[in-house]
Amino acid sequence: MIDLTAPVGEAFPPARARTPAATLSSDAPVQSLDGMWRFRYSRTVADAPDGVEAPDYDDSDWSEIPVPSSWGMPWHDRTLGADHGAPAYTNVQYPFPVDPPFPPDANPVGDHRLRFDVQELLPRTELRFAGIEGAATVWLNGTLLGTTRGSRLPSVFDVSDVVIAGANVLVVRIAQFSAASYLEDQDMWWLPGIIRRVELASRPHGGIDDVFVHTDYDPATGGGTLTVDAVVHGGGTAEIRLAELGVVAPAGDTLALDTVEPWSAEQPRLYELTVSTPAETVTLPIGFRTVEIRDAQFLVNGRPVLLRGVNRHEHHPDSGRAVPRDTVEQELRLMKQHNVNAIRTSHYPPDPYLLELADRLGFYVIDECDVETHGFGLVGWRRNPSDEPEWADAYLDRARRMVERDKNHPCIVMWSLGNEAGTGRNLAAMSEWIRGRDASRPIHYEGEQDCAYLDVWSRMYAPPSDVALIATFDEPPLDDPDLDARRRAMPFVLCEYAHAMGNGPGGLDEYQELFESSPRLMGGFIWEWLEHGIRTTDADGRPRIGYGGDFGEVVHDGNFVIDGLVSADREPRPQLEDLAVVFAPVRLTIDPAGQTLTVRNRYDFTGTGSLAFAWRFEAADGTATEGRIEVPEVAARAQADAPLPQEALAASAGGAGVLTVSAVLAADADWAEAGHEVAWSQRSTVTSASLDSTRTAPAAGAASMTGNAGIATVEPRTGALVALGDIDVADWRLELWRAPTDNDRGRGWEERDEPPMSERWTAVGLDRLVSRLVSFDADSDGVRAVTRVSAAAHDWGVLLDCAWTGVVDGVRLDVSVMPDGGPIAVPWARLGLSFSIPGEFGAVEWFGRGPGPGYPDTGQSARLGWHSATVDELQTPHVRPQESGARRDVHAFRLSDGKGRALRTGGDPFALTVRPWSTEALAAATHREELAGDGRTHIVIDHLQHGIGTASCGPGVLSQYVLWPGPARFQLRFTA
Ligand code: IPT
Repeated sequence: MIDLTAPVGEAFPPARARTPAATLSSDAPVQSLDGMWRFRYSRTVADAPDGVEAPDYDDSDWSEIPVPSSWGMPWHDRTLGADHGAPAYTNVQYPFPVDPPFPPDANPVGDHRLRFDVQELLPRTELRFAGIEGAATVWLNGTLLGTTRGSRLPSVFDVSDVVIAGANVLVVRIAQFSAASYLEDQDMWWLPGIIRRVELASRPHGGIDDVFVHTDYDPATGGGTLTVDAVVHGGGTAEIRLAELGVVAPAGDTLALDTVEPWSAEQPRLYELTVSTPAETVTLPIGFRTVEIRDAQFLVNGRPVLLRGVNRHEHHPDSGRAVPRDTVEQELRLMKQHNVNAIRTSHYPPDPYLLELADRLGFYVIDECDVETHGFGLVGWRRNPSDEPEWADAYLDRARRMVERDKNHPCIVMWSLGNEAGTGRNLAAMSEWIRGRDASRPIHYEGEQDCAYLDVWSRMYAPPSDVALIATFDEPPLDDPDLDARRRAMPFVLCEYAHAMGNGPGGLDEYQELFESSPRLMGGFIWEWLEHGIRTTDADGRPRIGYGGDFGEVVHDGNFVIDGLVSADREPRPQLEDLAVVFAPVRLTIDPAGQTLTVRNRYDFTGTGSLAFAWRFEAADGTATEGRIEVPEVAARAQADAPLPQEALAASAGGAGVLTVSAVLAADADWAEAGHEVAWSQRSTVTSASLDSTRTAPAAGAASMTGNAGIATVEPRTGALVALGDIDVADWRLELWRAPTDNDRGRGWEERDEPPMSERWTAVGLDRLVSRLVSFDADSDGVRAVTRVSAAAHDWGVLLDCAWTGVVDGVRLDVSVMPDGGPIAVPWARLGLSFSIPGEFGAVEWFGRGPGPGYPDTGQSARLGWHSATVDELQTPHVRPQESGARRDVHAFRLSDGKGRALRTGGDPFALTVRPWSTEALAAATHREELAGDGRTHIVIDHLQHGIGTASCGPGVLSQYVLWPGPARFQLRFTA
């Protein structure tokens, strides 16, 4: 077996190694070797068979595997009926002893074999692997070609003297772990395999082995420059051609072009460049743009741009790290549709296809190197490879392979050295090498806060209060005055913030307001785009989406891998819809009098000419009228007012209702169709009274000692509501708890000395409240029940005073809540009333915010109006069940059984949660698929709620959204 303690790959002989070069699209023949390969999984290196490299080795009893894919995915076991091992998830911790450079003996091996035919032998042939996760040893026709390291980087071998016309046999043995695994400790599944395309490429004599395109754009003159360096095999020169601009010139010349259209994420203008020699022509899309740092600002084409970014990993619920091209296209379109303009390729160079698309659709990309040694942090950073000389080559090798592969993409605006690798001279050396090779892009890395060898200052999960200091250059100084001065001249980026795990993140607006307040702030990248769920089955064979710990891992980090704006199937989570509103590049506001629309253009380069504006008025009864608004073009970063049209004013004057204005695409774009909404805003004149069909006049003789008030029946011995008309009601109680969200289970970064909120809640018993009847009175006005709600072993409590008054169509409930007894220094999760009614009541209509959910610090995408949904549709299908799905600002709702019976509720606006299971069942479930309806419809009406925050990784709930215990009063009305 080949030595697995080497951190860099090797070619045998060294001359077989191909110098790292750009991925180029060429007219020279290429043969894809993707498809079904023979495959054998061995649990350990010791179990792996001998002799597999021999062309005549008998692999007839092996299974098969699609290439590219990750071999441990349950999809393979299910579909191919073979045991190929299992995925394993860890965040920071290594899944093997920290014993560098040794991999563990329990080191799975995947043997891959492919027989393929070569029609015609061409003079020079390369075998290219775009990505092999793990440490591979490669043989062609029995000849050892070499080994690979660097899982998300290309490995290329010259096979001219080994490939034969006719049948060839390619063998790739991958050991999951090697020394290189110490450099690949990203927070994600450990998933070895041939994860990207494999091809055989002919390299003509006199062909083009590499191209480096240098462009820039001068906003002052509108001109640009172009220099194309070409490496021609065997020497000689190449010719470049840019037909659109009439350019034909020898490569190597610097050309000044008087007029070019610049490339930006907003207007991704590409030109087609060809580079030719008599033997070969390569074609590349190129863009003219300049990235620079000046006056502590990050400038593209001379202007400070705001990055509205996401961190993107490569993951697919069936094929693992290999993501099909149509999925990548789908996700980038989704990003554009949700106003995302930047991608950090966390935490490794992506499949090159992503960069092609990002050039075309328009994204600013931070290309990040495949380096993370986070697990050394758990052992005090002792022997961290980032600072150990024996790892220097490996670091440089990775930097070089990334830059050479990706250097021609206009979308890449920064190079990132990696993630969470501590600090040290090997990182500094990477930076120096990159600077020498490509001075046109700044260098990013978050792990080195002195920024000694970096160009921008980057942090992750900094709370808004820290960002506010940085915005105004008021950050605490570094000890070294020189370094401090250097850093103070840098722009600032949040390479990760707002942890989109489960229900949340809360508090996006507060970050965005800061980003827009200071040109020093470059914006940031949400953590993260995608949940890494895996389609699998439970112990009983039932389908489910799995996470860490579901695959028998010895150590794992649970559902921390499920933290995205979209599910693993790329289904948007509510937080993506919210983000679209927070990131909207155009802000609309209607003045308080409802006469004027203000358009604030937040694009950095683009006027509003590509947008159309519209209005819609929805009256309190649900009827609507709509029309267009004429808005003169508003320049980039400018603002203007436009009067609302007479029809809109007339409609709004007709009675209570909601006026919505919106900006939509006027024409089809590459990423959305005409009519796609980019921004909206509302003005409402609806009050609960304007919706209330229940009159408040007392109904004569409505109450009695049996506890009837109007349609309400209250149990005299407990004070609990037990019926509304003929609808039976159960589980009536005061609710102060919620099924903990992932953020509730996190320890906020500013509250590190406190246990997580979910634990503080259970410590004071919010999850197990009991009730004692204090008093029950009934007279001709109604029924009044006072109960004291508290928890075993505690002396704190709450007096709940419910006064029920019969009214003509139903019953009015006046609620008063008063803390009683020993204080608790723990926020409440909510202040609400909950109850259940029969499960047939499954259709909900409401006036309030929707269609999506919202909490005090989320739900930016939920708009006021009438909405309807089934109870099932109201559930957010989080992989790990948790509190979710509340609709905010509800003024009235109706729950009907489809057979003419309905419960109607109104009153002071509240948050409404309706679900087919109880809060306890929700809290107890570990996977979505465990939840099943219990035959009841469970309703929680919240007068107040605690915020969501982003404490699963980052700051907790911001102070303005914390629900501290206190007295409250509110009113509800029920009609049945
Ligand atoms: C940060 C990591 O960079 C990222 O990979 C991911 O783990 C994220 O956190 C949380 O999901 S590192 C952490 C110490 C903040």
